[in-house]
Amino acid sequence: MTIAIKGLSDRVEAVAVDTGKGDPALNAANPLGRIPALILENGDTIHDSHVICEYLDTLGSGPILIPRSGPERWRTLTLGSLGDGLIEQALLQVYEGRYRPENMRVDSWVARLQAKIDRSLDYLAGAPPAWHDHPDYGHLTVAAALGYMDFRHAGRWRTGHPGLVAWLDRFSAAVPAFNATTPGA
Ligand SMILES: N[C@@H](CCC(=O)N[C@@H](CS)C(=O)NCC(=O)O)C(=O)O
Repeated sequence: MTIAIKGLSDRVEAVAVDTGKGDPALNAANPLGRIPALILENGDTIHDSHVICEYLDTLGSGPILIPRSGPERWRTLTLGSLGDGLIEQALLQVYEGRYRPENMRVDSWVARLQAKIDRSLDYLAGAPPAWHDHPDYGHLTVAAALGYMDFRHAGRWRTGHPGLVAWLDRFSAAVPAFNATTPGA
């Protein structure tokens, strides 16, 4: 979404990798073996979506996504942290099913992750984060988390959170790149 909003689509090449099997080129770029990783023309690599978004926000033509200073900067980054954390808990639940043999799974661990997800969803639903002229990095990250849970958790977050569903509809109308970057779109 950030690449599209900043008008950088023709300057970034997407490379498919399989993180499940492990990918030597990805591991060389990011020893954590995680996507996204952005390889620059000078060979430097930037990884973690937050860091990549900060970098891209210094380039291109679109609106500023991470305010450079002041209370708005910290509000944006903290909302982004909540979105990141939400994705992380949801991802750990997916990996519990994907990588841990069934007889070694621990229900209390999955429930602990779910409690964090539920608390975060209730918090966001209680005061869906508004934007002024355009959504910023914090809104993008929360939308990415909800989109991830549509993709990997069969959209279960939607039950009981109609205000957040409406918020995501408003977001996707304001940011066409949301639907354009939905997996399988
Ligand atoms: N906080 C990181 C999380 C990155 C992350 O967990 N990526 C997942 C895919 S969505 C991954 O590459 N997982 C592979 C693995 O952990 O082996 C970010 O936002 O960039």
